[in-house]
Order: sequence, then structure tokens, then C-alpha cells
Amino acid sequence: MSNSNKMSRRRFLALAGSGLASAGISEHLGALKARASNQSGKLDDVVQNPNKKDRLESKFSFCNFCPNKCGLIARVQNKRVIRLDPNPNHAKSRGMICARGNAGIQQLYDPDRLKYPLLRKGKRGEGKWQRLSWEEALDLAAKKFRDIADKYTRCGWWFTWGADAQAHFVHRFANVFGSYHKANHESLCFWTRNRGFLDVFGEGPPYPDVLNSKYIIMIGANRFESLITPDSIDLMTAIQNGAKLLVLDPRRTKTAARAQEWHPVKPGTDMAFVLALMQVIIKEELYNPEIILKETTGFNDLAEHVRSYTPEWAARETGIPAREIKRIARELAQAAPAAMVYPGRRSSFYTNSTEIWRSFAILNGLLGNFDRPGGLLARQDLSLHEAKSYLAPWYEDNPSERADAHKAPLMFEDGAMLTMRDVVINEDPYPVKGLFAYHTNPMQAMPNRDKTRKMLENMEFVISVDIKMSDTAWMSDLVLPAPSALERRDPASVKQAGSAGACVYSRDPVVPPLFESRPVFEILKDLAKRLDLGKFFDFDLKEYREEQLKGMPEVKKALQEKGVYNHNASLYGLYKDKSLRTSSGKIELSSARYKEKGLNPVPVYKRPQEVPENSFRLVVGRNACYTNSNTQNNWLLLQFVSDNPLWINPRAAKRIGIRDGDEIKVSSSVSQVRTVAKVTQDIREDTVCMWSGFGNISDGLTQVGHKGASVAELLEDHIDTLNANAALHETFVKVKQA
Ligand SMILES: Nc1nc2c(c(=O)[nH]1)N[C@H]1C(S)=C(S)[C@@H](COP(=O)(O)OP(=O)(O)OC[C@H]3O[C@@H](n4cnc5c(=O)[nH]c(N)nc54)[C@H](O)[C@@H]3O)O[C@H]1N2
Ligand SMILES: Nc1nc2c(c(=O)[nH]1)N[C@H]1C(S)=C(S)[C@@H](COP(=O)(O)OP(=O)(O)OC[C@H]3O[C@@H](n4cnc5c(=O)[nH]c(N)nc54)[C@H](O)[C@@H]3O)O[C@H]1N2
Ligand code: SF4
Ligand SMILES: [Mo]
Repeated sequence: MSNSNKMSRRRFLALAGSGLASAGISEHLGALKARASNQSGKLDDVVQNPNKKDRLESKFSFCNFCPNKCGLIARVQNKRVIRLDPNPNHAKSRGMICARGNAGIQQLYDPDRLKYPLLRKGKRGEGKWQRLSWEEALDLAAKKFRDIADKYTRCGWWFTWGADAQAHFVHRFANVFGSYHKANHESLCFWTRNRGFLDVFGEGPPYPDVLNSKYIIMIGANRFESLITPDSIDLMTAIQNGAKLLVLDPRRTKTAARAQEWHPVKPGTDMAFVLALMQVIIKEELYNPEIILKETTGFNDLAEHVRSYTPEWAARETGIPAREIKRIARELAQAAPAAMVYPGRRSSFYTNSTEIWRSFAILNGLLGNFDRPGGLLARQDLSLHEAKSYLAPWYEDNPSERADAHKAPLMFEDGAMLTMRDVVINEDPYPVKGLFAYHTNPMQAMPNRDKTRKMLENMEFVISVDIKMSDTAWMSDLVLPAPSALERRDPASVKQAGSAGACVYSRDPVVPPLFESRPVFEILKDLAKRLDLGKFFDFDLKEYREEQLKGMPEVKKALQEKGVYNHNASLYGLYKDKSLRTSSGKIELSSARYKEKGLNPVPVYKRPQEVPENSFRLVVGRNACYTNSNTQNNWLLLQFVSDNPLWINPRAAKRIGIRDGDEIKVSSSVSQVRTVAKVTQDIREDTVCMWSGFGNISDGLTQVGHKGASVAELLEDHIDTLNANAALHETFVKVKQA
């Protein structure tokens, strides 16, 4: 980084705090100085300059740096984005964009961006590339699609993606091309949570009405750092309004620090705590019998099941004193139904996480909070028309089912990343030899990086569509440059979130695409043409969106005038006098369906494996200033988080002779990495933690370079036994001086 690119940490903090960080970015870009922010949310408020070429235009968009997709207003001058402001019309994100969103212009103007198609020349991962024209790249890709399909059937291809508004076109392409393999980031993230809540409420996960809640128990979630809008915003307001926040986390996160209570629970024992809360609530009859009778099924089964899960027993498991558990149960029941166990997001924790999260869902059911203010909200009735609907062709020679079907009894139908990786490595039950990866970086997102490397090495052709040379792109055969979100048109999307309810959003290019970048929709369309599947992509995005919004003039108008359509319909009572979508039509406190499948109808506690002597449990978590491996090459954000030290408790550090800042070696059963120690009281003595996204192998990321260590390298690959979601907290490590 040149000196002129550097901004002091204090200065960026001050700017970020005042919402003016992007003014600093515009200086860096050499663009004209940003003007005072237009916070009105009206686009006709365009600031005019007497000099016409300096006209400052404002354009709606939405952020793409994490799954939240917050509303943005881009300020554009001479076809350059000079700053990004929040779109205050957006009910979900309101007047907020976080540090990452603020620093987002840097992704658009990152000199490290991929600029044209690249074909691997040397060995995989060697970094030798040949520039191709788009014609050459697409011809080659189409040939490989055909060759691999001819040799191994169409299911010899696997399509994967991250959270993005065009990802469903990859899904569409996979369907019409004829592959069953669509395992994606969701199986590294929230599958176990979705499964658990779905099987209790018939839809999953319900949306937490944080704003109106009086009592929130947050287990294994970190809303003031791992931001989810509007929950992160509303949690602050709810606390100011007198709500109680209670956090269970082996780390004292920023959320734990702001909570009225923080319990540094023993990792993996949360279900014991929740079962004991249920035991007290049922034993002391603190539930609402009318709600239980009318809206739930399986109460007696549950009551019988939790009888032996006493607070005294749970105290031994969790380390949380029995009297505290009793008090919390009473306070929680007292606040119900405006009380909740927060439904989280990332739930890729343990091999029994589905059951852990199902126990959270059942406790919510017992609190009678579903579909009521301050509780868990149901899905609102807002859908777009299915545009350009299609019937995927049937391919006679395809295998009878997905290669990773039956790896777990409650999988979702796209398949899971970790089970698919094993399929590729072992070529069992059949070979999968092609990978199409869009907006995702499995080399950093999947645990046990060596195995991901093996998987890629065992593939005949890997295509990566990314904006930068991620580690996965670095290991690919063909790398295709994508435009940033600010340069592309997207279909309309519906998103429902927390207390904000549902909204519709979409984007048009804010500035023309740079270099030779091409949106994945266009790439797939061109490939489809070459593969005689053109009729399935025979439209453009304007037409597609037009069809999605047919007969919805109020949505179109709001998108145009406000950059978002907020669905101002009732949030509560959506299921009043209606059956839920569970098999019983009620909230299932005990599941007959699980019983039929030979599974436990009620969640049974499984004690986590004890931490072996001289070892630590490795957990992962997030920082407010970066997203996984997405924002890591952003030099502005790197000033806040420049590497990923290992969090370790002072007593543990002392025992093994390690001081703060020491160079250390961390080893697991699959690998070892070097990093530095961050000795801190903010973590339990038996647990260590590292952030993800560092320790890259790609030479194409000059800002982050090879800084820090890859936690993906260190993590063992365990899966949830019910639905094959990755289980990222089942790795034990040893730590010593380097
Ligand atoms: N160690 C560890 N592993 C984890 C987690 C963890 O906390 N720790 N978290 C898990 C979770 S919850 C998740 S959701 C997954 C996420 O894993 P991924 O879905 O792989 O997400 P990211 O790491 O954000 O990688 C996003 C990729 O998309 C690229 N990209 C960004 N913008 C664009 C764009 O506009 N177009 C295109 N084509 N590409 C773009 C980025 O350069 C990056 O390579 O990781 C999981 N794995
Ligand atoms: N700033 C920022 N915001 C983000 C993202 C990002 O990368 N950066 N990513 C987005 C995505 S994809 C997701 S999925 C969400 C994830 O956001 P969250 O769902 O909040 O998940 P994490 O922050 O990954 O992990 C939650 C916490 O679980 C704790 N933990 C570990 N083991 C245990 C345990 O056994 N019991 C308990 N009680 N706690 C435990 C960890 O210490 C960590 O603090 O955030 C989203 N928002
Ligand atoms: S939370 Fe931050 S990074 Fe995520 S979409 Fe919103 S502004 Fe962007
Ligand atoms: Mo996630």
C-alpha cells in the first residue's frame, strides 16, 4: 500500500462514527470532495453544481458485503461513486450502513479486481495464467460442460454459490443443465437452525420481534458484531426501552459486554440450560395453559422428557449456577409472550446442532410467543411472481439421486458442502468432476482446507466467478471477472427480517461496469446458448423483473421513488384460527414425525466431548469490520482488523508460558498454523477463538497479502448428524510457542 493510501486508524474511526467514512474514501480516490449528506431519502434532492460536469447524482442500490443487503444511496459524480450513504427509507436497515458498507467503494475501485477471463496454465494453484477473450472463455467452458457431462453424466457437475441476488440463476442453470448438485454456503451456515425451527413451527426460522421484546436470551449469536439488520439496531433500542438481554457465549463479545447478563457457558452445553429452563417453567406451571392447549401438541411428552433435566443437573453441565437458571426461567416466563430465545443465524456449531436449535424453538413454543408482539413472527404474505417459469428437461442417463443423498436423515434437497466434498474426493457413489463456483470461497469457508484442496485437485474443471482472486479462484481452471454490486442490474428480491417485516428491493447499475467484468446472469445466458439451453435464458433482467412485479404497481413505484418497498402489513396474528404447516397443524413440542423416522421426538441432551488435556476447544466468530473472506482485501477495513490472532485466556496462557503478542503454533489433528496470541479475559479458559478469512494462499490479494493464519486450515470437518450442516466447533487444538 502506498503511503498516500493510508489513513490513520483514529481518523477512519472518527469518520466512520460520524457516518462520513466514505468522504475519506473519495479523497483517496482523488475524486471531488463529497458534499454534505442527503439524508432525506428522496432522489430528486440531487445536488446541482453550476458546473454541469460536476453534477452529483444520487442512485439507489443495496449493499452486497454480507447477507443483510442494507439499503444504499450512491452519490455519483462523473460516473464515479464518491460515497455511499444509507437509504433511510429502508425499514430493515433504516439510516444505517456499517463500517463494511461504508468502506464498500474500495471493492469497486480495488486495483486487485479481476479484469478479464483467465485460464490456468501451470499446475493448479501455481498462479500462472493466460488471458482469454470472453468468446474463448465461454467456448472453453461450454466444451468442458459437455465433456464432463458425456463422461460422467450431467450430475458430474456441482454448482455452488454465496448469498447474492443472482445466485438463483445459478440454481436455474443447474436445473436445466441437469445436475442435482447445488450444495452451497447455507450448509456451512444456518441449516441446523432452519431445520430445528421448521420442524417445530412449520416454517423456519421465524423472525424475532426484537424491538418489542422484553426479555431476550441470546445463545451463540453476537448481534453487535455479527450484524443482522434490523435486529442489531433494534436490540439497542429494546435495551434502552428496558428490555433485558442475556447472553450465553464462551467469549465476552461486544454483545455480551452490553448485555445485562453474560454467562460464559461451557461450549456445547446450551441445550442443558434450555431443557432446565423448560423443566422449571413446566414444574412451576409458568406457561399459559390456554395457548399450550390450543396452539401446541406434545406438551405431555415434553413435560415427561424434561422432568429429570433439573437446574442442578444443568448447572453441572453448563457451569451456570442452578439458582440463576431458576431465576432466569421465572423472569423469562413472567415476560412471555414478549420474551424469546433469539433464533440466531449461524448454527454450524456441533454434531447435534439441529437438536440444540430445535430445543430453542420448543422453548419459544412453550413461551407462547409465536405470532405475537415481542416474540417470533411468522412469514408475511408477500411474494413476487415466478418469472420466466420453466420445466427443466429430464435426462434419462442421469443417476437416480444426488451423490450425497442419505448422508443424513434430515438434509435439505440441494445437498451439503462437506458431504459433497467427500463425494468428490472419494468418487463415491459416483464421480463429480466439474465445479462452478459463484460468489463463494470454499477454500476459506469450508473447514479442513487440505481436503478442499484435494477436492479441487480431483476435479477436471473448476470455474470461479468472483470479483477478486480469492483462494478458490486461485485454485481454479477458469476465472471469470464479476462486476461489483454497484455495477450491475439484479432481479427483485423479497426479504423479511425481524421487527421490520418484509420488503422488496432491487438494483440497477450505479456506474457502468469496469474492465471486462460480466454479471453471472450474462455468463449463464451465453453458456446456455452454447449448450442448446438458450430458451431457458431467453430474456434480459429488465423483462425478468417486469414479470416478477406484474400487477404490483405500488411495489414498482416504491422501488423507483424510495429504492425499496416496505410491506406495511400486520406482523402479528397471521396464523390466528389457521393451522400451521407442521404435520399436526400445531406447534410441535414433541415431533411424531421424528418418532416415525426413528429419531427422538423430543431433543435429548448429548454431552459434548471433554476437552482433552493440554488442549482447547477452537470456536469461530465474527468481527464487525469484515465479512468472512469477502471484505478482507479492503485496505480501509484492514486498518481495524489486520490479522487474526488466537484469543486465549490469561490463566491458560500462563500455564503454557505464552504472553500477549507471542508468536505461537496452533495445531489440530488436521494441520497446524502460526499466528500470534491475544491474551484476553474475554474468553473461557478451555476455549480459544480465531476469525476467518486470513492466511490466504492467493498472490492476487495484495492488500491482505498472506497475513494471519487460515482457521479453515485448522478446523476439522465434522457434520451435524441430522442434516449434514458443517459443525465448526468440534475441533480441539494444542498451542505452543513458535
Ligand atoms: N472458519 C470459519 N468458516 C466459516 C464461517 C466462520 O465463521 N468461520 N462462517 C460460515 C458461514 S456462516 C458462511 S455464510 C460461509 C460464507 O462463505 P462464502 O459464501 O464463501 O462467503 P465469503 O467468505 O463471504 O466469500 C464470498 C466470495 O464472494 C466474492 N464476491 C464478493 N462480492 C462479489 C460479487 O459481487 N460478485 C461475485 N461474483 N463475487 C463476489 C468474494 O470476493 C469472496 O471470494 O462461511 C462459513 N465458514
Ligand atoms: N460484521 C459481520 N456481520 C455479519 C457477518 C460477518 O462476517 N461480519 N456474517 C453474516 C453471516 S453469513 C452470519 S451467518 C451471521 C453470523 O452471526 P451469528 O449467528 O451471531 O454467529 P457468529 O458470530 O459466527 O457466532 C456466534 C457466537 O457463538 C459463540 N459460540 C461458540 N460456541 C458456542 C457455544 O457452544 N455456545 C454458545 N452459547 N456460544 C458459542 C462464538 O463465540 C460467537 O461469538 O452474521 C452475519 N453478519
Ligand atoms: S450489515 Fe453492513 S455489510 Fe452487511 S449489508 Fe448492511 S451495510 Fe452491508
Ligand atoms: Mo452465514
